[in-house]
Amino acid sequence: MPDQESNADLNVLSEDPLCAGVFLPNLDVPISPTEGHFIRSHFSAPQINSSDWSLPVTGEINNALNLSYDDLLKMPSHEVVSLMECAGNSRSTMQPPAEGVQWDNGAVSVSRWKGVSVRTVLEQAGLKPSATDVLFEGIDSGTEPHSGGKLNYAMSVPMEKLLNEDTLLAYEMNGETLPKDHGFPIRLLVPGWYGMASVKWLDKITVLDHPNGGFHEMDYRIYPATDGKNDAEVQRVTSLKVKSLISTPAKGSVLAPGSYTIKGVAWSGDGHITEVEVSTDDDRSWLEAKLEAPQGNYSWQHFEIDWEANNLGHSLLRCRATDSAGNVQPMFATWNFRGYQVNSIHSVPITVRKS
Ligand SMILES: Nc1nc2c(c(=O)[nH]1)N[C@H]1C(S)=C(S)[C@@H](COP(=O)(O)O)O[C@H]1N2
Ligand SMILES: [Mo]
Repeated sequence: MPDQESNADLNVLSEDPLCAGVFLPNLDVPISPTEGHFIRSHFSAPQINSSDWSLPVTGEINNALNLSYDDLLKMPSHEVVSLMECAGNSRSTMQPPAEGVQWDNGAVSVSRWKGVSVRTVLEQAGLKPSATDVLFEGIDSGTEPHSGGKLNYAMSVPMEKLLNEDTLLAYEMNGETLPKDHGFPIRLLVPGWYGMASVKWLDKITVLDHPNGGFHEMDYRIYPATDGKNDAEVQRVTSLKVKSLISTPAKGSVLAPGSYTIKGVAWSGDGHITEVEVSTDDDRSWLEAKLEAPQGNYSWQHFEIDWEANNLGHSLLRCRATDSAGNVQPMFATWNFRGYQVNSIHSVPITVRKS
């Protein structure tokens, strides 16, 4: 069992369940250090002994399985570098406010994940033609606001996403055993989707002939503002929206006039980033930033641009990303009741002042 990690590099929003975000200057790395990866747990993290643990696989399959931790370690492994972002990231920037953890922008990190492709396990189990979705249940349980009782964390994922070899039953993060707070012994990793689907502390897998529904699956949906009408479409939260964040300078910085480099990261679940523009004059003009080439299919891309801070007084620094599917970040994200997938343009107020 890995030691309880120290959260010294994280901004702790809640102790138990643990919710802790990244400080934005720490985004300036290719891969987040494991102890600097954000944490979002709905319930207390369970303490699991991997030798007492096994993973039953049942449902619409021909061969029921019960995989031990060692069975999984011995199966063919696969690695993927993947960004994870909580669907509630940047919720605190949405107006009017939405209920939930009031994340600033720090619920995003990148890790190198290693594990067994879910597809490998499903092939061993032998899918029946009726199989369409797979339910992943966590061992952790508790009550949620509006849950009306105790429940486990659980989420089903459609087969199409699971048959991609990059969707993993992960046991390592950055070359180390998965830490307790990130789902030891085994978690699901669904690259390209918001974090809610990457179920931690897996307890069982059930192959279904329909999406499961269930509390968390129904909660991670875009419930739009209806303005009194009830015909607005409710959609499930899945792929990451195009987004970028300025990592330096930090919000509220007081800078002496001079030359600076504005830095940040950009990502999308819908292809790679093709352009990041930066505005330092309150949306009057936008300049193209220097952009790192994509690293694999699921990571972030760093950008930077030089800036002469000559105008004394208050300024807003803004960044706007475009992805290869042509999606551009909006000035205002679409408002929704749960405050999910907020990807509005990141605006960083700073002051230029002679010292
Ligand atoms: N079992 C379980 N899995 C879970 C959660 C949870 O509370 N319990 N939280 C989900 C959410 S909302 C996110 S954003 C990611 C966060 O993963 P991390 O804590 O490793 O960053 O895990 C997901 N998987
Ligand atoms: Mo999340």
